[in-house]
Amino acid sequence: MSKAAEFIDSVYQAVLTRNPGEREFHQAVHEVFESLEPVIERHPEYAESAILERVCEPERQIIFRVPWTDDRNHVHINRGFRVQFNSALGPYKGGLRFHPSVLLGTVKFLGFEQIFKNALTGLPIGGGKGGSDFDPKGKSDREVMRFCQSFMTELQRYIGEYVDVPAGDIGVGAREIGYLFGQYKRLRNKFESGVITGKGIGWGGSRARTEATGYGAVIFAREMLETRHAGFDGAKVIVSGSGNVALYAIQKVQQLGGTVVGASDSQGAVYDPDGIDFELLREIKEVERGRVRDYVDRRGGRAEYRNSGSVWDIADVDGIDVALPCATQNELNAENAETLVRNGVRAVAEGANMPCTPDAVRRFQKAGVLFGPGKAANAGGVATSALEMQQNASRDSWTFEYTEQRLEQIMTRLHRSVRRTAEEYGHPGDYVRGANIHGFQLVADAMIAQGVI
Ligand code: NDP
Ligand code: 2IT
Repeated sequence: MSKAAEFIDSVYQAVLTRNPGEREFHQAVHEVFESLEPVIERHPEYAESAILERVCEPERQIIFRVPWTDDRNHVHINRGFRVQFNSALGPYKGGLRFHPSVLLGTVKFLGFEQIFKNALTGLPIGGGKGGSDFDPKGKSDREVMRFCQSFMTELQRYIGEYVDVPAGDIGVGAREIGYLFGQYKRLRNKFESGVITGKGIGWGGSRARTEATGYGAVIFAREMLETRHAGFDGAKVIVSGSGNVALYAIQKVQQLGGTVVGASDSQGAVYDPDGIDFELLREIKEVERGRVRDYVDRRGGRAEYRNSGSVWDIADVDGIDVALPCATQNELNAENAETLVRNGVRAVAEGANMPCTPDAVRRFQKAGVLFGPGKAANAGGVATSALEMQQNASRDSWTFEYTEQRLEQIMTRLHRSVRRTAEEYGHPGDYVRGANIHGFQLVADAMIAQGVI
């Protein structure tokens, strides 16, 4: 082992010891550290200033009780989190996740990823993440409202336009952002638009923010494919999930001439050989809060519901060109990767955060599949959140076309800079190394400039 590798391993061992049981956080740190040996060799100042140790230690971690009352007047207690990970490049920025699986380690993994993702956008945003083990599924709008109000009653102490700017993630969409913003406004007695992003268009939200993550992931995949003179026209695509990211990835693929033959939720998958009907799926998921099973019932034709196996098994039916995992972490394992490789997948872009297991990533890379890691491929969402902050700060409201054009420019530049870094470090086409190294260096240089804090 080189000296740099030994040093990185010793920092990683300390991360394991200091953060016991936080498996996903360990995984996220390990994945970034795996890329850093040549960086530490070239830049001994990063080791001298303890950048690795500091970047793994959140600047602040807030855990709080969230009491709320359901429609039958029963009292419930959930746990709220906000991890303010790194503010070297700007105010903490990152979403809130409401899902029963949320633990401190989940929020830390997401916050850690967010630091480098946000750096890669080239916009002035630091990294943070938050959430709760609250499950919005099956709750009435009023229950969700009371929960959000209670959550914000505590969170408001720690956030602000120049401090920390939350947004949505799994289980947090337009409805939740509305209730959260309303309570913040009431408690602070000021209309501070830039305190949260993903707002409604009529009250400070940005056009194209809803679409941005899914669109951005497809733009990133398009750029990767273009390096091999391929594209989405006529391509067969499978998307996992059917939430915000998945839906707008589907729409963008279709705009570029591809056919999405599969999508899913946590209960099952739909195979639709004629191509998913985007408007129908959007209506069912976004408006009615239904399931993909409802889509199959309403769509008729050749659409099939599959509630066993994985959405990725659809590749076995009639091949695949592009896979877009857009549901959740570790949802695509080595076996799924094998299925995709066997059926001819050419590119994989992570719309979700860390959806592919480390073994799956290795399988894709070994097979020469273009692989875009989440911190690069799904950065379009948070980038457009930063554009929302710009509009709020200047009290302006841009058109959809202009905002989408900015997103397009950010994603193509991001793709280029990640690719260039991979080449510079002797691994052409390795977007994992490119994203980790480039994102890390942007943050590390700012941390050094700002002193030991
Ligand atoms: P949504 O809540 O809108 O949708 C989540 C989708 O993933 C649903 O279809 C959900 O199914 C499925 N899902 C969630 N958890 C699981 C699970 N444990 N197993 C299987 N399926 C699951 O969230 P988003 O679309 O916003 O987020 C999806 C991913 O994208 C997450 O990884 C998020 O961190 C990431 N992301 C989101 C951004 C954004 O702007 N929203 C930006 C960048 C990344 P079901 O309804 O059955 O639970
Ligand atoms: O993972 C992510 O980048 C998000 N959930 C979006 C964060 C944001 O602040 O828009």
